Amino acid sequence: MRTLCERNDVGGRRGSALVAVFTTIFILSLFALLAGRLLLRDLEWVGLREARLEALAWAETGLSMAGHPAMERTDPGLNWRSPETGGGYSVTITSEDARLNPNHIILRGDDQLLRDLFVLWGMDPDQASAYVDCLGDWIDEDDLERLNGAEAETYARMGLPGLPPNRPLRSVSEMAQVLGGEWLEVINPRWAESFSVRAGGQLDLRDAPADLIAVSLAIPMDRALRFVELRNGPDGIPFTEDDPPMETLEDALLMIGAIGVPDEMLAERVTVNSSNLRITSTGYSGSVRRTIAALVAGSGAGRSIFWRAEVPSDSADHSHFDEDMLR
Ligand SMILES: [Ca+2]
Ligand SMILES: [Ca+2]
Repeated sequence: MRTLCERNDVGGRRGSALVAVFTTIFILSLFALLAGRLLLRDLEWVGLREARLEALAWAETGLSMAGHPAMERTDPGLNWRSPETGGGYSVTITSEDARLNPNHIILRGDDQLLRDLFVLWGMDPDQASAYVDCLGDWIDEDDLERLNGAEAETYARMGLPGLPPNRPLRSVSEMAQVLGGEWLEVINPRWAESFSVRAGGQLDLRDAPADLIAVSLAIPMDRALRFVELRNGPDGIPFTEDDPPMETLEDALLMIGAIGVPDEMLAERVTVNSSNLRITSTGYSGSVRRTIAALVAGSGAGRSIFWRAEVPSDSADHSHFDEDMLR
């Protein structure tokens, strides 16, 4: 017959064994939960990676379509999405010459054009003059300061040795590093969209925004806005079938009502025959999207892509679509 002590001892051992069993089950459950979560995360990651690859492939497809010499920018084939899978692409083609090339403008000595643009955006005229002088000194090869400009000595005094580089801008974003360039963001947060270091130098009136047209032709802003309205045709949408034809500079000037603009201003500043195109192709896979931008030069069978890069899809601003993206 067992004593009371022996019975208590046996009960204690059973209790300890139960605790050990429950602890083991608890630990195993934790491991199972953790492994499940890791597996789920892996599956999500694989799914996202596949969606990103698919979106990029669609963006490439859109780019190939748009790069074809026969493709018109109004072609409905430039936008396609599968209703079943959500996969597809959306492409826009614009003229690269709808932007101003700050290097060309400074090197041809047309500082007034830039001054007028910055004043139109709300910059104080004296400040605009000083900034354009600094931009000129940034680009010109010499060390002579323009009237309100800044060469090496001034930048060194400000603790910025090694500036200016004394060569043309390699990217639009460099304009903000020029003395006074911090104001660009203040007067127009989308300032960078108005410039390209790859633009040909003459503004394409078929594509350019009203503010750039107004300063390039020295006409009032309301007249430039009216022209853009006429250019878009009755449906109000650019590059659709109802847009009025604009084959020559005379067609454009007639529509603008800008008869009497000096010939030298027209020859230097504007065109309607640019073949320097920017293609922006966004590919979709469900909610994932990726965007490729490319520059295309030439027309007809001679059209070829001479530069391309992936750009952020979440922004309409591809202002860093220049040397920055090459690195
Ligand atoms: Ca210089
Ligand atoms: Ca200089």
